[in-house]
Amino acid sequence: MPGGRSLEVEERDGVLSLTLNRPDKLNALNRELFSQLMEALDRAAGGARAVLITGSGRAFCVGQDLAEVDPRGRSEPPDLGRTLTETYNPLVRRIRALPLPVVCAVQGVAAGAGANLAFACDLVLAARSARFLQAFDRIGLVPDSGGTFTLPRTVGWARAMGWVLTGEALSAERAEAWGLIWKAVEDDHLLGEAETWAAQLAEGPTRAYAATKQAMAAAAAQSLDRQLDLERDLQDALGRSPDYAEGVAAFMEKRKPRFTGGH
Ligand code: LHQ
Repeated sequence: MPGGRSLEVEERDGVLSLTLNRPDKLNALNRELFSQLMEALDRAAGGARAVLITGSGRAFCVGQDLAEVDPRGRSEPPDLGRTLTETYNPLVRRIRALPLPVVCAVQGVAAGAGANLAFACDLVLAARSARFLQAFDRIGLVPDSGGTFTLPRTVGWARAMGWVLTGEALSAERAEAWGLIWKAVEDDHLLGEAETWAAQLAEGPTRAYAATKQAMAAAAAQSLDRQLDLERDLQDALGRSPDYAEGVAAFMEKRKPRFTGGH
């Protein structure tokens, strides 16, 4: 597995755990961290059945490493469009398209693209003391990493605009109340609870989770009619899967299912 200084990678019992590991820079995203993240996620679909993303130290992630895109002392301004094309956009697409559930455990600050990266994950837990900041306005930028897509759809126009325009910090409890995260948990329980969920998902019907992600993502862009057709097609395929056979058998036999995620 890829490893290294900026990203800790560990795979155990079907869970691929990725820990952003630049605590002295509050896990700011630089090129090295991006390439390690992409490489790890590319390999995830090969064997893991769930992914857990967290950060080390006192922050989850503060978004872009601004030292890498500092306009001072350059003859040309930094090419932020290229940065998005080569790093953030592929990362968000990769997480959303990954046919595995992605759990995210947020501790401390999640700022800028760090916050929106968390919101791109499938099951987001945050420590009660965590806080979310959009932060883009502070440096004259637009919310990226899918923020302008996710926020108005998730929390509504008024809250989305209020949040990004005021630059207010959002507590974990408020993020939960707004539906941005699944759950705020006691600080001491964050990692343990996230690991428990990831382990449970890794034992679940992996193909059904992949289809669920696909259907949920498609719903943002299509009519009920087309969505009903998609659900039919996905259900048709899943009805032929070993996990469906096992799930129904386990129900009938009043026992716990043993899902394999197989085809
Ligand atoms: C940092 C950073 C950081 C580098 C703290 N970079 N070092 C996409 C494409 C291209 C370009 C631009 O952006 C994007 C998307 C984005 O993500 S834009 C948003 C970028 N993020 C921010 O603007 C947040 C900047 N950080 C902060 O405002 C503060 O650090 C917060 C409020 C998050 C935390 O404040 P404190 O708890 O007071 O910590 P600190 O500021 O003292 O930071 C600790 C260290 O981390 C410090 O380093 P140093 O060597 O001085 O101890 C900071 O420089 C470093 N750091 N954020 N984004």
